[in-house]
Amino acid sequence: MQLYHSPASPFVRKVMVTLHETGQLDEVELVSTVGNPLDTSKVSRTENPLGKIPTLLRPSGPALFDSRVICRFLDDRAGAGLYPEKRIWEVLTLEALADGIMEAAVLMVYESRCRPEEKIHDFWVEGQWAKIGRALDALETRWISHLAGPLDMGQIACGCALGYLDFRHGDRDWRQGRDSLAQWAARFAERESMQSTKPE
Ligand SMILES: N[C@@H](CCC(=O)N[C@@H](CS)C(=O)NCC(=O)O)C(=O)O
Repeated sequence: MQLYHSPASPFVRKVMVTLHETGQLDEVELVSTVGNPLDTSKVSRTENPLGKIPTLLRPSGPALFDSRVICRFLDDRAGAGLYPEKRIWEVLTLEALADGIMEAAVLMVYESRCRPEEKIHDFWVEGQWAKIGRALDALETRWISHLAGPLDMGQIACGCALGYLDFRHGDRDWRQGRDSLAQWAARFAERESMQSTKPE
């Protein structure tokens, strides 16, 4: 299999951590690229018309995207149990919450990277950050016991989302007033799968 990859993308990181955690790292060749909404030509548009990463090419069968589909496919392929049937709706909702943090955080980056300075919309950027703040508060107050449980895809997505906040928005101090989540993130970041996929 081949994976369109960038070490900076939190969505790609979800896939990489899943590959580590499910013992499939050696089965995927990484194709280095960048996710750029202004130039999606770096990803084969025949394989993924959206031109986004991650995109996974398989020897047989159509390409897979987005990260939620790829991670579920890899989990199924390895029989790894990252989507336990008994907690499936919780796991999927937690993954969606973490993906929402990533989406908002990536949009904030695009706003400053893809627009001329005079067109950057600060109110919109702060709207994205407010969305992230509410999601972090939900993780701190409603999801912390789930995060402390056995490894699942929701946790992996959260670890990658929080890692991306440190990587791109470290100056905003997301840990402030969220001690339990900060402690969980520190512990989770020690995993080999997280250590070897730090964004750069
Ligand atoms: N929902 C998608 C989001 C993927 C995504 O937005 N990736 C970014 C890189 S972090 C990208 O490819 N951006 C290029 C674009 O928006 O065209 C997923 O979970 O895979």
